[in-house]
This record gives sequence, structure tokens and C-alpha cells, in this order.
Amino acid sequence: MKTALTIAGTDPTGGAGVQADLKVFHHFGVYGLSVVSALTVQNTEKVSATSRIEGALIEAQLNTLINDIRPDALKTGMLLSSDAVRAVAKAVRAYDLHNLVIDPVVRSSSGAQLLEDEALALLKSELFPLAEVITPNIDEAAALTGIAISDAGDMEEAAQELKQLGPEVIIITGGHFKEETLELVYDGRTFHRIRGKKIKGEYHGTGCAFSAAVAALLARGTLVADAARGAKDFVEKAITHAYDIGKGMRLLHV
Ligand code: PXL
Repeated sequence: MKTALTIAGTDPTGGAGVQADLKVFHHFGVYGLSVVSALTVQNTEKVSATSRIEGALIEAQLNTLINDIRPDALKTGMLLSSDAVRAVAKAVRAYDLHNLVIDPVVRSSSGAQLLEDEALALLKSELFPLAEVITPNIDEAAALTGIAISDAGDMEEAAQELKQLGPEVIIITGGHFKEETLELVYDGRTFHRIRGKKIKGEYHGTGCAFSAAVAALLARGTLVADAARGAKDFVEKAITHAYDIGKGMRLLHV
């Protein structure tokens, strides 16, 4: 059985974070492991509070788990604090972990801050060089590079700049220009563009589901470009059949 580890925040709705990632891993037939790096208080309408998990506790969760089960792939989501970023970087180096997917979660769709300002710089300098893939959405790519992104050309420029920070592959998600969506994959040589049809409405946890799907596929030995395509198809279906069970955003059908 292949295994994938998520290091992420909790989300009581199950639409994002640890709970969502575990469902996605299961969908792809990969055994899901989880280390909690932050806690959120939220429903489908808003995130009303967040809380850090102490760095030493994140380190202890990682060491205890990985000394027992070595994940075939791992992803990070909401890390919130600098200490969390440091704990993950330390474990990835100490255990020489491969197939690290970083979803550089900065804000929730409702605008709550999910990564503290000083942690953003540390994420870039400490964690990006260890990554197989990073999966920023348009807003995150803009926050990480300072490039305002309003078309596919801007996405390419941001991807080139992010590649300089060390990840093997950059996938910028959630481009939506006119009626089309665009995911851009850049490996330092070639740009692959994954196009899809825009689907109306607001959906919670699409970024989490995408990066978890990439991690699950990498754990199964899929090449990154194919994993990106597979993750995109998966999220598109999960959006098409989303659940309308809360008062706010719809929850992905995973
Ligand atoms: O979608 C970003 C995200 C990631 N992780 C957690 C979240 C959210 C958005 O709300 O709650 C735990």
C-alpha cells in the first residue's frame, strides 16, 4: 500500500485541510497519514479563528510517525507559523523525504490569514528548495512574487520567478480568464497549459483537493505532468457534483 502524508490545518466542515486531504488520498487508493499543523474554527461561510500548533508538537508528530511509516509522498497545506515551516523543513531534510508537494496556503477564500507574514519568507527560503512541486493559485503566486497576474503571460512570468526558488516543478492553479480555466505547469524548460471550462459558483477547498490529488498520484509513481492533469480532472468532477449543504460555499464531492 502506498502512503501519502498531509501536514495541514484542520477544517470542521471537512471541505479543506486535513479532513479533505485524507478523503482525496482515499479516493486515489493511497493510505492517508496526517500531521496537524494548525487549527481553524470555521463553517462554509467564514473562518472565525485560527490557532497555532506549537512547533515542538509538530516536530514530535512528524518524528513519531515517520520513524514508523515512511510516506511515499507528502503535502503541506495551512502551516500558519514560522515554527511550523521550520518543523516541516527539518523533517524533510532529516528523513530525506521525496515527493514533497507544497500548497502555499496564504489566505482562505473568505479572506482569513492562514500564513503569518514572517512565515511567508521562510516558506520560500526553507521549504521551496526541498519541493518536487508547488501549487500556488493565482493570488498566492502574486503574493509570493509580487507580480500582478491578469493573464496567461503573467502566470508564465510568475512561474519562472518561482522556479528560481528551487522547486522542481511549478503548477499555478486557478487561472480563469473569460470562459476558460487555466492551470500552468512549468518544469524549468517547458510550459504545459491545462485548460478547462469555467464552472459557476463558489467552492471550498479546491486548492487543497488539487494538491492532495497531486501528492497521491506522485505516491503512486505518476509523473508530475500527468499528476497535474489527473488532479485537474478530479477537481473538475468534484466541483461539478459539489454538495450544497451549508449556508455558504459549496463543498466538493470527494
Ligand atoms: O483552502 C485553504 C485552506 C487550507 N487549509 C485549511 C483551510 C483553508 C481554507 O479555509 O481552512 C485548514
